[in-house]
Amino acid sequence: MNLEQQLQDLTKDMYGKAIADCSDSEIYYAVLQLSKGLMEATAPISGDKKIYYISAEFLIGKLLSNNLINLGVYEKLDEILKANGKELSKIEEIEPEPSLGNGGLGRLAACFIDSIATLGLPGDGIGLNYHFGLFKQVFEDRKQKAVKNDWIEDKSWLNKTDVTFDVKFGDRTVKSRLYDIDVVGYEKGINKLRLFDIESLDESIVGEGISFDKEAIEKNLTLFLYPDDSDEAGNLLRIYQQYFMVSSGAQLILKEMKEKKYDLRKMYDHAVIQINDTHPTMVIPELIRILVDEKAFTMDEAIEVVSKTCAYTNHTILAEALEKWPLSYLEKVVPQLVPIIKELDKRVAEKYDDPAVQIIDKDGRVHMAHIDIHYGFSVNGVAAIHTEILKDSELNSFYKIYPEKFNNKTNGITFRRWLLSCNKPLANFLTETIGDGYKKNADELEKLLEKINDQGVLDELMNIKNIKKQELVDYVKEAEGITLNPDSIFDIQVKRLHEYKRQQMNALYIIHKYLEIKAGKKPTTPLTFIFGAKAAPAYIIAQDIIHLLLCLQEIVKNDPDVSPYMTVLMVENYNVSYAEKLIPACNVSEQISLASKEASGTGNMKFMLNGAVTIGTSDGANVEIHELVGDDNIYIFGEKSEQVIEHYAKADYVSRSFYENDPVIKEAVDFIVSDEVMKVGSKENLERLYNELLNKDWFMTLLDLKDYIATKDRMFADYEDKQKWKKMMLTNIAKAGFFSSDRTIAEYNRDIWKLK
Ligand code: 26V
Repeated sequence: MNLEQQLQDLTKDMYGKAIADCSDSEIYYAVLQLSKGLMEATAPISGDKKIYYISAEFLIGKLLSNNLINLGVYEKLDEILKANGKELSKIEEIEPEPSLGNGGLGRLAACFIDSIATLGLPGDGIGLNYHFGLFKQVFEDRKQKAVKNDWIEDKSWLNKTDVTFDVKFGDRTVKSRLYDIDVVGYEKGINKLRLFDIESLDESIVGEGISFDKEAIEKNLTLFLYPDDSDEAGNLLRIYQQYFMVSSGAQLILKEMKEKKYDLRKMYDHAVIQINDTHPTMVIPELIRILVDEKAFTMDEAIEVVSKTCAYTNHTILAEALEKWPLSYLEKVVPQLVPIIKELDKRVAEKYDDPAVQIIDKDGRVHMAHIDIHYGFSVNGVAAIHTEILKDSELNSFYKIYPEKFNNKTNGITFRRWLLSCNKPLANFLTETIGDGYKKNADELEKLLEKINDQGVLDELMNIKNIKKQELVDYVKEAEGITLNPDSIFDIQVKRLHEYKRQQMNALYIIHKYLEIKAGKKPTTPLTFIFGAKAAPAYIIAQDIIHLLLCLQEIVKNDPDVSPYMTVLMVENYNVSYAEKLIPACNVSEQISLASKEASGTGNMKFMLNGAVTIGTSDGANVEIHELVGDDNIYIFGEKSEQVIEHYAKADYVSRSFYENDPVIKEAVDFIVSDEVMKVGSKENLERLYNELLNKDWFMTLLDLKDYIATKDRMFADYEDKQKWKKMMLTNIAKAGFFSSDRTIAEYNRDIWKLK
């Protein structure tokens, strides 16, 4: 039956109406139903060996557009709806966005399951079905407030299954239930995202904001992603969540092994478990426990089989982000794992003296990453420089023991979402210009380089950028009530709020520009600075930085001397859907983390692919972007990672001396606590941030500020040379093919998973 007929039948069935008479919302649910039917009719991807990508986060975003593209029916459906007076892009807006991730790590997992299916590899994601996900951000009094994001509806992409498991904790046993979301590869078969939920959850226990009783485990377990871990109850809840995920996941994997009659002693021939950061680490002792207690393995045998099945990806070198659970917490929540963990620790201690590689440290804390490295067969970083830093410093003691386990897998992004779906004019133009081979083989984007002197192509790239800027302007007007100037330079920094990502450095540049404009030095082209970022609720300085940005937004808006030349906008509740609108509209991509601290970054890749030019430090994947596009097509500034690491080692960075010795820096920092800002802001927040910058500045903002200002000024000046800018845009798009997550996944498969 043809697609139009199917949709007509659905709207008749569901609402007793023809397509043309339905509301956008009714059409959305009908198209959802239609897509689910198409996916059900698509063959599952199968094979003798399967990858299980286990992760506490899958930041999947809205699924409609992507699924339609991957099913190969987007254009057809677009036409059908148009013929009935409907706009598919409006209908996509109806879908609530799940917020099952914090940021990069979760979004990466979502890109990966898309690419795994697209490459036709059998592989499922395993995670948790958080009902309210990560919090939704609202601004009140220029401060972030967290509220719940209620995303699950009666009709959704989630399919309830009849698979349930018992999960035993030290003090209770609960039931998990499996929900599936189909993951359709680009013109390929179907894998699944398997999300576990607790049967006894009680949404009604959520009170003001995102507050709830952290000890009511049966009722709260899958309410939120990473609840506040600033106190003991929050930390215990995280351990409950993690074990709930891995125990359910391990039972599911063993169930599938049994159904296929695979020999458990050869588990590694049929399954690879990729552990996404340390959150799922307990899957290692849990599997060992099951094999020994229930499957008659000896401890030696169980350890060997599990070690050959599990591989670990590290996503950060920030010490505070590397999980270390007190043994006493594990004793309370998962006492059954403690003897296994102690055994794993004992075996390490017998072999190695180095305190840096022990699993349980002298304070009785269990280093989760150390379990992964000793008892997994692969350890990978997520960008070349990140893996080198792991090998040379952070994990050097391990690298000396297991050099063969270490490997790099530079991150990637799925081009289906970050080009075909979010920037259709660009995708269509690329197809016209270089053919559509790039959709399956991203390296073909390089063909665009042949057009570097083709004026028509250069002009059209800029034209498409301007179309996407205008679309953003319209959206922002509606969503935030703010008017942006489409003829200004759109300079965008969107990512989680963290001091190492240095949104505060961007804020200091804005202050510097503001003061320059006040003094009569006006930019040739007006400037629009856009931010989007959520801050962890317990991360005080991050809240202060958001407050400063919102104060600057207000001051600039209300200053008639400055507002014609400059706008500051911090968008509310930055999420995947907002990213899909911001990224195609960007001219200047801000990637300004302190060198050595951003493991990879993936926003940097999305911006590049959409024709933005990067200003960035030599950090994470910026280094690889730089190598690909060359010095002339990127703006690199700041201290290199070697120097930064040395500053930490010698403890010789003193922010106050930068402040005292440079009037430009001093003027910008002082402005934070000036009367002008105090008038619109809160003294407590602003003074705390000011003091932090002056007395601590752990992520060395002032170290790079001068170079940042000079580089950004040079970049804005270059924007005036439109021809030069267009060529930079073209080069960035042409060189982005390397950052397709299809390439990343092909490498995971070649080096780690070896599926076929
Ligand atoms: C976690 C935490 C948790 C506790 C408090 C502070 C803190 C700070 C950072 C993190 C990061 C969690 C891991 C993560 O999201 N890493 C990101 O992974 C991306 C995908 O590999 C990568 O592109 C980003 O550079 C990296 O930050």
